[in-house]
Amino acid sequence: MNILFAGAPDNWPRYEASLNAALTKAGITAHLSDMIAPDEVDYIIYAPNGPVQDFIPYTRAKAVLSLWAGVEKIVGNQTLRIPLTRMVDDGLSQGMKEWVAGHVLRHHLGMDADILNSDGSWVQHIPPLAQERPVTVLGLGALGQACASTLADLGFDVTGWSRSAKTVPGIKCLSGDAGLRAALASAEIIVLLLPFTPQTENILNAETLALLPRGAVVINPGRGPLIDDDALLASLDSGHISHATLDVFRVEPLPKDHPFWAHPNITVTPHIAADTRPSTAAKVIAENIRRNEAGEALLYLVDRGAGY
Ligand code: NDP
Ligand code: OXD
Repeated sequence: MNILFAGAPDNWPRYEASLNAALTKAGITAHLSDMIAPDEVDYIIYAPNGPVQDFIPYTRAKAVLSLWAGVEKIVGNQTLRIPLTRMVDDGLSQGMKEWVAGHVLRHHLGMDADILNSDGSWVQHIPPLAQERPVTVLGLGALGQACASTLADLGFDVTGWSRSAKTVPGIKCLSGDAGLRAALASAEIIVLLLPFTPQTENILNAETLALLPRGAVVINPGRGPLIDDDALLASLDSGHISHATLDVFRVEPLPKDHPFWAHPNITVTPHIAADTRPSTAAKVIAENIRRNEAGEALLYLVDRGAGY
């Protein structure tokens, strides 16, 4: 069996040993390489910043296994006619839980006031307790649920919103249009963990931003196009939104002249909220190949109609 690594070329040295170890552990004998003739490839390990975007020459490939959780750059690819799986793994979830908890706590505790205070002024800002802070997570999938539960474990009053109705212990779960309005109306801090699809584009726009309480904080580790950039800037400038912490953007890297960089109430992080870790992701890839070879259902299959 031949497995092509078609992730970002500079990631090949990071992944090679972990993938070989995980394949061996899963009982799979395979030739794994970043260079295999297309018509000899059985599985394609894919990333959007990798070399393969035309799948037609991969005539015997059985599945494309994405190293990324977000699949908006491949889901509409008309040359792809075999199953596509996305990445769900412990490393990605743990990283996202840490990034989200860190940035929510920064705003909840008002840490900036103390970190930036160097003039000796003794002003005591007593934050509310977490249970008095309503936080909403848009998206209750692998990452949204993990983050919502982490925030609930910290004591926050957490509401989650998703396409289908859900039950998650400790989370007030909402769905549908009415659910979105309610989820926004209470959110002093809102975390976006939706995929980018035609239905979620600009989900935070002038109208929906206005539904958030005055002073709300927006935290976006999902995807840039979930937010209408101009509407966000206008809400920040009017003071309706007090701060936005953004990890993802319509154009990445975020262009140097983009107004987000210089805005005093925007924090930019460079798409680092959660990285796929070779040691954990390799096990997911190997397990999916094992399953497919054994005739079992693939895990984390992308619903190409839904777009995620
Ligand atoms: P999942 O597919 O597991 O979850 C997506 C969630 O969004 C589901 O709850 C889904 O609802 C909900 N959803 C999708 N469309 C809609 C809609 N139209 N209305 C309401 N809810 C909707 O994805 P993950 O949790 O694994 O990842 C989420 C996103 O996080 C990724 O798509 C990616 O963009 C981003 N990401 C960012 C990273 C970073 O470093 N910044 C790292 C990894 C991922 P339902 O449950 O009903 O299907
Ligand atoms: C992903 C990401 O989708 O890194 O995995 O954003």
